Amino acid sequence: MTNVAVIGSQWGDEGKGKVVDWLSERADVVVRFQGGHNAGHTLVIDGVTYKLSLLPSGVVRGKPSIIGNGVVIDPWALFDEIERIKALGVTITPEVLRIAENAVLILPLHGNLDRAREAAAGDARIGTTGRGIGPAYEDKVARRAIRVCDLADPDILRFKVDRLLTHHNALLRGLGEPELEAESLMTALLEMAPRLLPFASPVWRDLDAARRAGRKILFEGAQGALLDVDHGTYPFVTSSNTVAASAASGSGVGPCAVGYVLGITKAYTTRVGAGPFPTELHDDIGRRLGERGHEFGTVTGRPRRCGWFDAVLVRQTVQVCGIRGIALTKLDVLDGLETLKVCVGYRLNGTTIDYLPASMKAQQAVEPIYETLEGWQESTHGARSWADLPATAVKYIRRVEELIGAPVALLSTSPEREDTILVQ
Ligand code: 2SA
Ligand code: MG
Repeated sequence: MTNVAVIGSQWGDEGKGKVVDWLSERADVVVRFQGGHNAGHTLVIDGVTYKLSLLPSGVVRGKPSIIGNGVVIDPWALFDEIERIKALGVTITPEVLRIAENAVLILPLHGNLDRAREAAAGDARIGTTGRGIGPAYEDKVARRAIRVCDLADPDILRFKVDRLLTHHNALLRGLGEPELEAESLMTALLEMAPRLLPFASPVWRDLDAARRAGRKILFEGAQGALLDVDHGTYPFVTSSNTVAASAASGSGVGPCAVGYVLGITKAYTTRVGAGPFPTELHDDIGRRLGERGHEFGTVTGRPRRCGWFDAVLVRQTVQVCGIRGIALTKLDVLDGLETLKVCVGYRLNGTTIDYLPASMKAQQAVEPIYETLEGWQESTHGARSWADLPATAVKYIRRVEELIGAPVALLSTSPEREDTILVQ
């Protein structure tokens, strides 16, 4: 196995956690490189369900794991998560987990701002997870963020806190809200410092050393390519680059080190939060997909919107991310449907197009052009070989491959790790 980047090819929740867990057996290091605790990766190991938000999925199996510089870290949420999985018998030490010293921190003020903005936005809200992700990335790009390494030096920290609050207090004044005290933020951060700093490291060096030693690196993407801040359904996106290239910049390795890009792809489409969704179903079939697929947000519990497989979008993701193969997940959710539809193009202002344009207006206006395929009545749940699949299910998979321009490399047939078919 070469290095592998696992990327969500839709709007997230494609089942990356399970696939990363499956691949982590063959990997030596697992790296998160973007996003934060807005991610929700579910792993089922020996019947125990682990729900991870910020921690790389490798930690559950004791694999050396890294949180890269591209991640935004809420240190309080991080230690809550560490405690939660400790209760399930997994202990996280600095030997297992390294955190980029140059990663940006999410502070309580970021979560407050995220939620206040969403509440004020009414119908224009993005439907964020309310975790402060957007405001933290804004401060990073504006060069006023607090980073992990800043906790080591109270003088630098004070300088940075003052600078940060100059900006945020101006915002709060404008809203008529009480301003924030530098003192109390300093106290909270200095209390956190001895807990967080033992994990801090120049992880780019650790990764370089791992690479030179021939160790295999698994890059674990969060969310999905359609939520990418550049390539996604802007402005209904998250605030990080979720595409495969981000694995390099978000961890500090060169682009060639990223290796094989595996797109995780659900056999239908879901989205949580607001924004365009051309194949969304508001009928019984949509509700059925949601129920059978247990489509609720891992972090927020929000019901996910459901719809038919959109091959146009996944083809776009295959191209933007350089996806070499896909892991197709949740095929069994389609079991028992008479017929299945797959979106093969869009109609826009009387013409046919084969991609999703960038304009917000066009993204709202496109209408899916469907191809209808025959369904199957047999259960594909837990299938462990290609031969276990009904012929019509194989036909569906073949058509998906053809339309998106990438082969199925893995087929996941249940949340259990063993229910995975490797396609040679
Ligand atoms: P944010 O909080 O600023 O990143 O939200 C911006 C948009 O990104 C979407 N987003 C997600 N979509 C799917 N899954 C995500 N993670 C959790 C999960 C979500 C949950 O795995 O289930 O529990 O609700 C995730 N994180 C961010 C979000 O819905 C906005 O559309
Ligand atoms: Mg998820």
